Amino acid sequence: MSILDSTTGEVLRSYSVDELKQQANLMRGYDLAALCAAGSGHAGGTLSIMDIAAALYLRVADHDPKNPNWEDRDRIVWSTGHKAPALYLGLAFAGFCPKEDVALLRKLYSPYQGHPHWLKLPGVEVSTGSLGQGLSVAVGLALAARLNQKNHRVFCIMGDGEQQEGQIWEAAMEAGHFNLDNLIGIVDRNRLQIDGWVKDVMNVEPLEEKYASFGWEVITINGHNMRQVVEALEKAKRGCGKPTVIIADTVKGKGVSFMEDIAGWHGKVPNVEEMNKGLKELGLDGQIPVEQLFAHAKQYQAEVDRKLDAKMPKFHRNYWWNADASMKVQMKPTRLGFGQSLAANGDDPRVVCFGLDISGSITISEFYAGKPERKSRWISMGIAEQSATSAAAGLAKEGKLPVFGTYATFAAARNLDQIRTSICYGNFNVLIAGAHGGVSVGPDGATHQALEDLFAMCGLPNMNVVVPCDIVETRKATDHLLLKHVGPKYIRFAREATPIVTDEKTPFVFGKANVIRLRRESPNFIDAFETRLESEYRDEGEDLTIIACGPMVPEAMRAAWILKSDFGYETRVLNLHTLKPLDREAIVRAARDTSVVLTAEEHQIGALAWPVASAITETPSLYGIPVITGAIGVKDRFGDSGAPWELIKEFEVSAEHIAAKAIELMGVKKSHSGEPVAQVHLVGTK
Ligand SMILES: Cc1ncc(C[n+]2csc(CCOP(=O)(O)OP(=O)(O)O)c2C)c(N)n1
Repeated sequence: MSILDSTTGEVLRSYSVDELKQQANLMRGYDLAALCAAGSGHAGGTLSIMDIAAALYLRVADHDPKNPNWEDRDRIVWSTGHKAPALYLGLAFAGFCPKEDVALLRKLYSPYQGHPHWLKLPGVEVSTGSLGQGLSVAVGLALAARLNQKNHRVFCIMGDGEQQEGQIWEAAMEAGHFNLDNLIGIVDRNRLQIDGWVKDVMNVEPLEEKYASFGWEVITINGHNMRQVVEALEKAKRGCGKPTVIIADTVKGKGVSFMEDIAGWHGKVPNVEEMNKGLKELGLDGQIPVEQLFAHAKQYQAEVDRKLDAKMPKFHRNYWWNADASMKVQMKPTRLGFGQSLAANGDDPRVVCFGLDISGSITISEFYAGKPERKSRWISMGIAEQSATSAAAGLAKEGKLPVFGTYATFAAARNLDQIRTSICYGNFNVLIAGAHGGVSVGPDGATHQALEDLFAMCGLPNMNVVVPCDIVETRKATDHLLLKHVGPKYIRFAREATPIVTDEKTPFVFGKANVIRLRRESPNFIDAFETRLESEYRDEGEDLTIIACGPMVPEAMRAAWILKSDFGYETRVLNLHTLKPLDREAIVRAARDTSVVLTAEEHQIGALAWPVASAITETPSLYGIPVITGAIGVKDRFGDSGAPWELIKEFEVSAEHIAAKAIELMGVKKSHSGEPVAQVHLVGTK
């Protein structure tokens, strides 16, 4: 069976092994084109899983493209969410969605998110992206099938690096314990993960013996031999009284010679030239409608651009970054500052850095880059955030200075209880780096955009939290936290290149805010502002205050420019880089001096806004003094795929949105004092 009409049971299409080989090859071609059109994504793993995807979606799984929610369908869970394009191609080739739509991969508002989201695309069973969770969801689906006395099967696709997550083994134990013979695990054993070979990063072998010892039936196959793939899947589907795992030996980047077995192609996509070369090697020259796919992507993008432009507040000039001949900024990712600090300070023998299989991207690998003598203090823990967190506490207990980091969602949320109990409760000296904070992470989408991490980190007793505003401040903050601050500490930084607005001379004192004031327009944005420690600053009678942290500080500065240039308002920008401990005096002084306080955070509203609000409302000297407050940030929604700066606009965390909100607050202030109220000009600048 396979693709069928759920109302009649009629099989609509069944593929022979030879036809499946052909379809898998075509799917690889579409994959290269979709990844090239997206400009980001995962080439290596999508190519290694494609034969299995073709066999599952086109022959083995029972499903109905016209009725994606048919209750008797087989369920396919992609625990390995970064291989989403292979899932989308499986659906497209089975007829769930148009093939050319995969060209919309990773674009804003697209159903084809960087990681799959079941609420956006019919046929996607489960939203994934945080590794190691899918098998547990599959256990739940299999248990539900049993409770409902249904005969359908649940397939769960995983990676071999992913086997390092402890949760996989909890789920494996459950499946064995409950004899879930309606559950079929598939491991794409391509032997590579991000940081290198799985055996070197954190060995997971022998996988066969491990699953067998948990009570699973084990089948090992060549994952590129279509006959073996089909036979294994069909055998597993028949069931044998216990769960079955198919361990498929595959090649990462399969089919494209220059991608095969190369770790660097994990999270990389081909450019046009490489795509063409790949298509030729696959024997698909002229067989993929590349021009049509690219045109489809371009047309879709034009509509996205139009929608985004419509929602941007407009002013007399275009104040966007580097749009003007003056006020030019240089941009670099804040994450580089973290790596610079580890490189500079890593000779301290107490410093020990943990690798969590994302080391280059978050720059923690700078600790040992070109310094082989530090390698003994570099400990690769694999994709195992929870255990690594508690292990860091163990090292700290013995006097080491452990540092670990990964994307902030996995560094501060997945392991929250371990941070709470192992690190904070014991008050251990561990530095945690939450990389890729905010929506500006971009096309990877919601699962990879940390928007709640600061709530958790600021809510933990003993924890200290710093959110630096640019690459330079990130380096200074890391220097301080690593060697000077003793105790649990969390630093949050971003992925995208953001404006550099501080330099070596700019003060950075942990726990103390800086005041930033616009003095004049200048050829360089950074020179237009003066920055002082807030405790050394005297009130200049500004109209309002904007309090920001992280890369929202440059946005707040740009808002100050808009407010001065378009409306004549003077703004006190407070860079509140340390969220915990909070500089309450700076906040209270700003509230008293300006009586308008607007916060700006690239986070769900509240990590910055609520502590600021509480500092104001709980200060007796402000009782009875009217303070008008507002908050810019993400409004209780998950992120989305899209280009970083598109998301800044879509989630309304740009300088333009800050300025528009400031005008609104200034309207309230003026109405209290009887002055005429300014409006945001909707005069359309380009
Ligand atoms: C919980 C979690 N930690 C880290 C990541 C980042 N990440 C994405 S893919 C990947 C490597 C996966 O390796 P593997 O399972 O072997 O997949 P493959 O090599 O087949 O692509 C990592 C660490 C993640 N998505 N989720």
